[in-house]
Amino acid sequence: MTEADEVAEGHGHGAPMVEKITDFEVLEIALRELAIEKGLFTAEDHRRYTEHVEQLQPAAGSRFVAKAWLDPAFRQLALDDPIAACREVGVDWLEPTGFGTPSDFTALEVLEDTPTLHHVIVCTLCSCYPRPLLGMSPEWYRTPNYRRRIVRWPRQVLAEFGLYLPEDVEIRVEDSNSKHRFMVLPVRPDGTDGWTEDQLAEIVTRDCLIGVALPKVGVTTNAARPVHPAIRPAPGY
Ligand SMILES: [Co+2]
Repeated sequence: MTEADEVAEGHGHGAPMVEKITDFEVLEIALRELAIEKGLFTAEDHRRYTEHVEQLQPAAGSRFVAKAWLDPAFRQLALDDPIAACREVGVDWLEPTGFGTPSDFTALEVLEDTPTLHHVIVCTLCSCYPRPLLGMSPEWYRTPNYRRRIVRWPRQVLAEFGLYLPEDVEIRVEDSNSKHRFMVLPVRPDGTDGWTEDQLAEIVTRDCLIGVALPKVGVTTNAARPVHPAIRPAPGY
């Protein structure tokens, strides 16, 4: 189809009619079709799993933190056996779909912040993320820009998110992988005395659970983070 035809059809600006498929997508389709053919799972299992993952939200992670702030016994459980603690907020890492395909990323660690220690998570290799608790990762989390720079210049990168930490706060960056996932347990902010679990959960945004923001009274959404295209992008991005 020529550009003129596209404009005539209302697409305009020469936008392609079909999105270009990447090498990774080709690989995913090939692997998936092979696995279905070999009977490892069915196409229906795959559909249900995909839909299950797509509807996950950070709400479970927010609830997890609010409970840990309010209940010292739950907080201890969260640190000692986070998988068990997750079940108390309705998240079962071992059976995410209910059709017997256990999740293989079952080593979860909750990173407890203190007034002098701050954690932030990354997956330098790809985009591993505690999805059962937080849902799909934000786009910036998957960018090479974030993955490369947060480990080298954490203080500067956090400042780009609007999080300026004093020099006496140590920053620890934890690198996730296919077997090991992390979630940050931030410090409960001042001004929340007497708050209910619901009120507390509301200020624990996704960004707080990744460690690029701190919970703050009155802030219940993530700051907008446009992803700027690189001027000279690396090949493949
Ligand atoms: Co990864």
